[in-house]
Amino acid sequence: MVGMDSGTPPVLFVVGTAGAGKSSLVTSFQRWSRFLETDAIAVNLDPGAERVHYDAEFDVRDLISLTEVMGEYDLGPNGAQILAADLLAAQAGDVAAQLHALSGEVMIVDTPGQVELFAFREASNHLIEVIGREQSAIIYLFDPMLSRSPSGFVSQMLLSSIVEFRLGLPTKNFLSKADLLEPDELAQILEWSERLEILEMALYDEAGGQRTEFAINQLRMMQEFAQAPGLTPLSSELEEGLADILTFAQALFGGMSDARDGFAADNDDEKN
Ligand SMILES: Nc1nc2c(ncn2[C@@H]2O[C@H](COP(=O)(O)OP(=O)(O)O)[C@@H](O)[C@H]2O)c(=O)[nH]1
Ligand SMILES: [Mg+2]
Repeated sequence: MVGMDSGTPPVLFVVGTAGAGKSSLVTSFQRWSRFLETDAIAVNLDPGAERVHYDAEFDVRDLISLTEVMGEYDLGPNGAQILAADLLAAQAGDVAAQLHALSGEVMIVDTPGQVELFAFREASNHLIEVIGREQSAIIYLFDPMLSRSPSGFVSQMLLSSIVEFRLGLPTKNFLSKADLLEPDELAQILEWSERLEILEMALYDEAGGQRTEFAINQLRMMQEFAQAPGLTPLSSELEEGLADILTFAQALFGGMSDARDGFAADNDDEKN
């Protein structure tokens, strides 16, 4: 177990824009963890999920049904999502108690499809508070298609920083569905993530001086405060980059010694 006094394992919230691959990551991470005999607890906090492909040990849909909220309050899907987030916050104590009763080495949490439902509702901050802020972190997923243009890439850097700022949790950025990118596209995006001056030139070509100056200045400032800089490629499809998620949690929260040995060994195998 991890060395937190509460005994609750690290809680990793998977966040990203709609379709970024959040639910797929939880599925893939659970499958992969099982294979390594590590106990990962999968949690679904998306009341709007039609179906999930992982075994959710806690599923918000057992508490709140989006269809019922729509019917009961005469709301469309968007309004119902917002209300559902607030209804969930009202039961946050209950949710936290149920989550704390689960045992495992790491908890991975699927969040609502639209990023703002998690990042910009006050409900989420409350939920994070009761679950335990000190052992929580964010896995932020970049959409691969949006990342191919400098402006799309920069927009996601900024959005990730805003989410990090908003929720006040350590955040690590991952490039989701990396298997969909051509090798040269992937290399380009990773270079942008490592070298701000290269990104600046690319953005200048695409967006012109004024927009570039604005965005790069924002980024430069925000990156000074980033706890986990860089961008790590990830593929739920190919089960790549999953060990880096665990390494991130390990670096933040320590512990997981037994599991870690397994992961480290597995990681080496992949590289050989
Ligand atoms: N090729 C590929 N497709 C993926 C990967 N992860 C997710 N997808 C696809 O991307 C779409 C959106 O994924 P989903 O997990 O539902 O996104 P969410 O809205 O962020 O939960 C689905 O069609 C997935 O099959 C991946 O690693 N590789
Ligand atoms: Mg989803």
